[in-house]
Amino acid sequence: MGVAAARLRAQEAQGAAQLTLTIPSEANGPHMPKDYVGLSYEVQQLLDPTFFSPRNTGLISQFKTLSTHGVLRLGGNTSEFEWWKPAADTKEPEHPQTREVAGEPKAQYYPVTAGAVRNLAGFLRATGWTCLYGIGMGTNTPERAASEAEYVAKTLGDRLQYFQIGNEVDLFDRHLRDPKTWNAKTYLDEWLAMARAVTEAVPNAKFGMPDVAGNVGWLTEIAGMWPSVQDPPHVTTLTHHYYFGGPATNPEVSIPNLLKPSTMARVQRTADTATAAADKMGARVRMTEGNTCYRGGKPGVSDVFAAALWSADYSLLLASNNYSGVNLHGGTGKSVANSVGGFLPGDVMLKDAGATPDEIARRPHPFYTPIATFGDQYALEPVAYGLKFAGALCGAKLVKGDLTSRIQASGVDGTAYAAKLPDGAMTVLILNKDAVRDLDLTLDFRTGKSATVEMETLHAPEIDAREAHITREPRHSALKQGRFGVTVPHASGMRVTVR
Ligand code: BDP
Repeated sequence: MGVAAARLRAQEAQGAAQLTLTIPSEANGPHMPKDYVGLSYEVQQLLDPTFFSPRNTGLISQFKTLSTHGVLRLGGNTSEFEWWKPAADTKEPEHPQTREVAGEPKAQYYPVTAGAVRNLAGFLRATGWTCLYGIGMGTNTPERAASEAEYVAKTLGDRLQYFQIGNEVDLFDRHLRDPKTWNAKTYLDEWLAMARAVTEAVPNAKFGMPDVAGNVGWLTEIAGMWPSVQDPPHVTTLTHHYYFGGPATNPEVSIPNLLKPSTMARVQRTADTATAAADKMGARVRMTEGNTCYRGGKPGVSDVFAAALWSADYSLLLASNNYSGVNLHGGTGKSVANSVGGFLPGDVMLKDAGATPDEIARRPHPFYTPIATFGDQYALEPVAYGLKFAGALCGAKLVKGDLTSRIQASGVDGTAYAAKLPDGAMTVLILNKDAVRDLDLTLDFRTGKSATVEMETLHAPEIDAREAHITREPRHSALKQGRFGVTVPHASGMRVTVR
């Protein structure tokens, strides 16, 4: 083959894929709850009672921009070192000895005060959000857990969805428990003692558990043991975490690896295991803490537009698996650094690469945070825009189907999710995660009726730009014989709604 022919062949290979997607006019899949969108913060964030406070209007406004019905989860590694301080004269309890391990938080104990919980209640009311409240397990006692839960339930009222006791309990063998005896069974025994004490103090208490880091096999084991639990506490949700990879220094944590189909295939396998366990217990699954890269994220991957494409796709894939929601982890640089041993590997990486202090300060800390803190300002980061874009389907009924496999058969790394919105309109959200190839689509909405089409796009100048935008197309187009042609450029998202 000559050079010219080879070049032509290469161009063709890089060219747009053309295909027709049929969008059914009825939805037959799971209902995506109204409060699907969530954020996760360290419990240690409560150490500054002015953060989650009705007076923190800057943060309140970012929460409301992200979602009007979101779920704030409090947990993280730091939750294991909190102690409940209901009154000014409450004495700090004796603490058990734990092992110090690199990457795990140092045993820095801190109080959670009644005032911080009262401010949290005001913050939740101001945002319209509810809360999954994390109580420590690693160094806590059933008595203290019950006393904290009682105050939290009374103070948060209907803003409290459920309690979580313990964070990433499948990793307790690293520093908080004896690796020789720690397993799903010993965990469940301990959890039951605490959850029973909480239920005695708060008779209508609900729980999410076991909040594992990655070992969803624990969900299977717990569901297997559950029928033999006498008088079980009220578990509404099985929970697990997810980080694509980490830490920042790991070369595997890259934009192409984050976005490629096999990454999502792994997410699907986890979902299969988790939802099977939840079905057995009559519960639903929630991914209560996760993000692109653990130990605080990776600059250039976690804080750029690629993370928006990832979070939109990740959220909708789990919604199609009947998850009740996702909570992306973040917060202030300090709280997350403390949760992973005192510093963020991403900072070391930037310094080693010769970044100036000013350049480093312009990055969000932690790098993956959905809402960044810059001085006294808060900013919605690209990863939050992806979640918000996907959140447009909250309250909708999803269509089960093969839209994603149709797109991937064309060789383009794209996905699509169709749904019937609460007002009856059909919508389809397409994510073209491909770095080079555009998607030329004909959407066949199977409707003979005249209808108008609305479009919304998720976009940025480059896949690694430190920005993301959601733009609603100002003009409505008309549908011709139920069909609509549209190009979804590489590295962008589009939502088309027909009403
Ligand atoms: C999880 C922890 C959380 C950390 C996060 C991270 O629960 O506290 O901030 O990982 O490593 O394992 O970034």
